[in-house]
Parts: sequence; C-alpha cells; structure tokens
Amino acid sequence: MSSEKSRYYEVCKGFNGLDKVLLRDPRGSSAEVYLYGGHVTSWKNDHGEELLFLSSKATFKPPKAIRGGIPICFPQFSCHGNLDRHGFARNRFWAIDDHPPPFPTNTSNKAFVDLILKPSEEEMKIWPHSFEFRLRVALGPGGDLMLTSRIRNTNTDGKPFSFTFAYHTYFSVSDICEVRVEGLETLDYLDNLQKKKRFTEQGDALTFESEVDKMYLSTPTKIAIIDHEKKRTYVLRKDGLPDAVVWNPWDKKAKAMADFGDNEYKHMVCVEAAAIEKPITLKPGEEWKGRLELSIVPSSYCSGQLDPRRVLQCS
Ligand code: TA6
Repeated sequence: MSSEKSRYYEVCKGFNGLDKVLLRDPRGSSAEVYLYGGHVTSWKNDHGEELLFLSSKATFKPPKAIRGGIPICFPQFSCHGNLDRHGFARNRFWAIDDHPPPFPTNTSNKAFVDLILKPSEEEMKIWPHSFEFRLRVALGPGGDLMLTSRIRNTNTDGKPFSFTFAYHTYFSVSDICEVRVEGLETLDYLDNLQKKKRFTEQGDALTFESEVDKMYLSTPTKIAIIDHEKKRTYVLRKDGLPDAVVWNPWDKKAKAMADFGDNEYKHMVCVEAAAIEKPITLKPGEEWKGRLELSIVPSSYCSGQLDPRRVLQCS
C-alpha cells in the first residue's frame, strides 16, 4: 500500500474485533467501513458530527447484518426473490482490493478504499453465478461521501444473471416528525405496507407521522432530506439507480426489532438509492455501475436560507 494512500486510511479493529477501514480527509471529515458487509457505519463532517444513524443495539456478529449505516442489498432487495431478505452481500466478509482496475471516472479524491466481494462455494449453491463486486468508498474534498459499486458477470458458462440492488442508507435526524423528504412528489410508489399496491405520491414533501415503507419508481437523480431542527439538508445524488425506498419502522416495528432501540425510530430515516422495479441483467463480461453521493448543505426549509427545491434544481 503506497505511503501516499496510507495517509488517508488505516485498517483497525472495530466492534467484536471485526476489521474496519478508517478514512480521513485532511479537512476533517471521516468515514468508517467494516469489511463485514462492505458496510459503511460512520460518516462524520469536519466538525466530527456523525451524519449516519447506527443503532445502539446493532450487533456486529455474523451472520446478522449491522443495523444502521449503509447496508448493501445485493443480489436481492428485500423479499424480491428466494434469497434471505436483502441478499447476502451485507453479511459476507469483503476483502481490500489493492489492485483495482482503473477507476471509471477521473477523481481528485485522496481518501478512498477499494473493497471486493467474490462468491464463495457457499454462495454458488444459493446463487449459482460468478461475479466480481468492487466497491469504492471515498470522501470528497467537501466532505461528501461517495460509494461506487461495479458488478461484473464473470460466469464462464455463458449464462447471464439478474439482480436487484440498494444502498440502504440510514440517515441520522434530530426528530423524524420534523423531517421532510423532497424530490419524490407526484411519483408512483409501491406501498410495502399494503402488499406493494401502487399509489401516486401527493404533491408536497414527504413527512412522517407513522410507519412508512414505500418504494418510489423512476425518481429524479437528486433527493433532499431536510432536518429542520438541525438546519441541515442531506442531498442524495444517485446514478444507475432509478428507484428510491423510504423507510421508518415507527414505534411498533421498532419494539419488534431486537437490534434496534424502542425510541430510535425518532432519530433515523432510511432513504435508499435502489434498482428494484426493473432487475439489472448482465451477460458474461458485462459490468454495471451504481453510484451514490451524499452531501450536506447547511440549511433548513423554514429558515428560507436555502429552499431544498433550489438544491434539487441546482447542478
Ligand atoms: O428498505 C426497507 C425494508 O425493506 C423494510 O421493509 C424493512 O424490512 C427494512 O428494509 C429493514 O430490513 P432488515 O432486513 O434490515 O430488517
């Protein structure tokens, strides 16, 4: 590993002695990625403030997935198939990829790490496909967090494969009742609480007053999550991921989850960049790329300083 690179990341032990990578940008922002699940569990701004929600009851014990951060759902989102919910990538051990192929985009990011997941014999029994899943986690100069997935079909039997995918991001919010999600207005969605029945979203921002589990179809590439109390807007940009899922378990589901605190639903919202409605199909040799970029704009809808719709309209 080049000394240049090691200035921006180090491998250390996390919870339960699991290996994690600590990324630091010289301007102060940081991120943590566990090799278990290729799972980002922390993203902090240059004031050291945590921006992702991680449950105080999260277990770091395989095969259970880590509750919070950014779990990766692959090769299956939720129960859209016959694998375990959300697939197996989130409860497998990934490796650091020291010799990744050239990165598709020219980037000035210095603080990044490349991880790789390949199927074990165990996986081949439940999902008989050969693939290479490369994940780059990077911190941008402005403290933005970027996740770039490259999935290649390496089957030698000529067979294509199809998959669904999501970056199941848990955002940390001050009070869910004060949160607004902008960019999904008037879109069609499948309601997971009503047997995936199809509806059209109302014309105004999404707000929360009960359990929400909605899968929005063919959304814009930018979505804003406004945390009024913290005067902070998360801007989510996505590429190659047409859909978006919004989830908050609210009180009953919160109590039913052993690895989630009873009141923690008040301080998190999942807004997930996803490819679900139309599964992605790759022939042997083909590669898919799915990119997520998270940034923060210091604002609040009501403060009028920066109307999120302007955020969504800006470049
Ligand atoms: O993305 C929303 C969702 O599919 C919900 O239905 C809920 O199950 C959530 O994911 C969490 O899933 P998990 O398997 O992590 O408990």
